Amino acid sequence: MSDAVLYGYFRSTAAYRVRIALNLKGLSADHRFVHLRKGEQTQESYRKINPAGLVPYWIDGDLQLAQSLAIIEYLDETHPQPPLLPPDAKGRAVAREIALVAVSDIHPIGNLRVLNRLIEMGVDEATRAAWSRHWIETGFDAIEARLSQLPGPFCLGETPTLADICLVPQVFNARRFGVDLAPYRRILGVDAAAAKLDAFASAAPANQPDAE
Ligand SMILES: N[C@@H](CCC(=O)N[C@@H](CS)C(=O)NCC(=O)O)C(=O)O
Repeated sequence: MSDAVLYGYFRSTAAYRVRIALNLKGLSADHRFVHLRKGEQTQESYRKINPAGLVPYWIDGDLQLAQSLAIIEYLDETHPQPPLLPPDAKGRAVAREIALVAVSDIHPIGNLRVLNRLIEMGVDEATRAAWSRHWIETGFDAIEARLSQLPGPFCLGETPTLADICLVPQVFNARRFGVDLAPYRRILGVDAAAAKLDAFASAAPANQPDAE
């Protein structure tokens, strides 16, 4: 696995998910950095690698893969220990439900290219930040309601799963945008439990070589 390459960016929540999964599996990769704020993802040199112009991007032998969830599930299938999904079908469905709120409902609406499009449309900074906070809070309301039915400290109990891998980076992003997290006691508990694990702590944006 040490030949595998991960293109990422320290503050990319999607790349952060993959870093956590790699760490939980005890896998290493050659980390290469794409400076999203400087627009390196739009340059031809990167578009030749990933035509979608997004990170993360994973290259492992002849496999080239975009989409953090596809990469994480590939890692889970090729390196089953420790499993990133619960052993039972119901547990797996709930873990995926929580993950998808973060990945599909919250993340795309606040992505850099969406915020850049709002700038082009003349939307001011305060309104853009309010937009991001609104969609994070909407998703977090749904996740918090679900988590209140489940045992902690992680999303589905004693061990982290795909749900935590996707939720923790979104908490980082929520803080960045100034979301008031006080109402989300269970989400905060997941974040605190994750912070105690090296797999999560060493994947955090501040601990990446390209951190600014
Ligand atoms: N659904 C994709 C999302 C990938 C994505 O949007 N990545 C962001 C960083 S978190 C990105 O590369 N943004 C660059 C841009 O918006 O220009 C995944 O989960 O991998």
